[in-house]
Amino acid sequence: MAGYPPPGSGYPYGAPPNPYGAAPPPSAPYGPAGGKPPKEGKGQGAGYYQYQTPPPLPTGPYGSPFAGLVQSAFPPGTDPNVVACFQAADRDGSGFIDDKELQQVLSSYNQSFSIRTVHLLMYLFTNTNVRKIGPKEFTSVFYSLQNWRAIFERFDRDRSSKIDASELREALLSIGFAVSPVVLDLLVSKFDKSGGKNKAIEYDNFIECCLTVKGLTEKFKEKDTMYTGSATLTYESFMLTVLPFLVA
Ligand SMILES: [Ca+2]
Repeated sequence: MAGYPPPGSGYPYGAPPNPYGAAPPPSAPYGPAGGKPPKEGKGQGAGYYQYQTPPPLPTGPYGSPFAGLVQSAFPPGTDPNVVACFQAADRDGSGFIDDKELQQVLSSYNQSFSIRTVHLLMYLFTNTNVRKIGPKEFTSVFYSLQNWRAIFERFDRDRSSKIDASELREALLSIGFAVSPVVLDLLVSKFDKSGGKNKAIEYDNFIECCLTVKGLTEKFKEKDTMYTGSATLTYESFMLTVLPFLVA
């Protein structure tokens, strides 16, 4: 991930000037503009895309959303604190931690964690929507969060316990993502819990924000094999990429 995009190479994944082109034609069959969810089966038959058949269930590289989790074990040499933390979190002793259990343990170790952030973490560490993790995934989540915590503290330069736009820009750059000012503003306004009043992002939302940028960029990179900053992907692939982040 480091070095992608190369520092100082401009803004391959964002703003200027309309890299993703004009808005879709007003009658595009993606459903009404204005943020309302499109209704199924309302494709108009015009435009450049048309469903011939009902959309298939997600399969293939995205995995089945209901795939079972294989029982995992702690990696060799796992810190006993992590094991103890897992066991304390696994209240029903099932060997798995569900979303509520994870939320509780994360909230006690750090700060408040929204269930949305928890769901996104679980999605990224299992690549499924099962919303259960075993010892192996828990260990990864644990260390990953330690990492995010360190990044948060390092870039919260004014010690406000929030990350503002310029702090976020530097934090994202440090992990290899150069987003444009427009994207940066959008991220801050979307992840600001105060609805835009603070113009800054709190800890759990910062993690969610970074996971979203990282996750989406990595998915995009899979399609952008030449690392040019643009890619061709199908409607189906686009939807399957974006939806898990929208409704984690
Ligand atoms: Ca700050």
